[in-house]
Amino acid sequence: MSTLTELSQAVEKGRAKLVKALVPQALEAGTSPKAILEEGLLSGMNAVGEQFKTGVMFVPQVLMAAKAMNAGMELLKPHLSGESAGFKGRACLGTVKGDLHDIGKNLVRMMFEGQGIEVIDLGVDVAPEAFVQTAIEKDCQIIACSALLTTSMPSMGAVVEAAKAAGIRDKVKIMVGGAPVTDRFCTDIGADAYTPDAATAATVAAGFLA
Ligand code: B12
Repeated sequence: MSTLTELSQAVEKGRAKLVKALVPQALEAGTSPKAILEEGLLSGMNAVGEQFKTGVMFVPQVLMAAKAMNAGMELLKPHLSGESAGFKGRACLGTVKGDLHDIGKNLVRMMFEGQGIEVIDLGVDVAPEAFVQTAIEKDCQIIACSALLTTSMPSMGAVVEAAKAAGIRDKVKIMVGGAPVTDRFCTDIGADAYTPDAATAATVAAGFLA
């Protein structure tokens, strides 16, 4: 079995220790960090998603898998973000209200930091007003919102409205993402950008700050 397949299965089974051993092993063997992320860690998480959907896996197992995935991401972080670029600007980032998923958000943070974007990570279950208040207080040029639940997506629209109400809509770019989010949804709520993955999100964000 290849190391990436083994890694994918280790994430799926929630075996954080094994993940921590396999990531450096794959790096040493010359596997690219991108392949380790996509074909190892994310592939395992996708398998978890499928089994969660069909009722084969339950929340505790998914949490174990998420822990294993996060452990792998921590080790991959210095390799993924590469040489840290010079300071380009500041973003506040969070998972929107009612939503506790943070794996995608954490990936976005890593990629932003690699592009020289300072990130104020507000965590999960973040109220629309908290995004806007932070953007004002910390002088953020970007607000980035993540959502994994169709029920929490409307909160992204509320962030746009809160920015308007606070009079900062023309001063910040609002980016949205997460598995259920689409380009169409981004346009409908009046946000500035949607991207399907974290690497593209960082490129687009850097473009906004250029
Ligand atoms: C892991 C997981 C959990 C874990 C979360 C652990 C954690 N620390 O995050 C736990 C067990 C806690 C959990 C709980 C629940 N979950 Co859940 N979960 C998942 C699962 C399996 C994987 C999500 C994930 O991390 N994917 C990997 C990451 C990397 O992908 P991503 O977040 O999409 O991020 C990428 C891009 O979208 C993008 N991106 C992300 N954010 C942003 C932001 C910006 C600005 C940009 C530009 C881009 C961007 O970049 C990332 C990488 O390239 C998904 C299934 C799936 N296939 O998505 C279900 C899923 C999201 N969960 C689901 C559900 C229903 C729940 C629960 C309601 C279950 C329950 N009955 O309790 C609860 C809700 C809790 C809550 N209030 O949030 C459903 C949602 C259905 C829906 N349509 O709304 C899913 C789709 C499973 C399913 N098929 O039924 N879950």
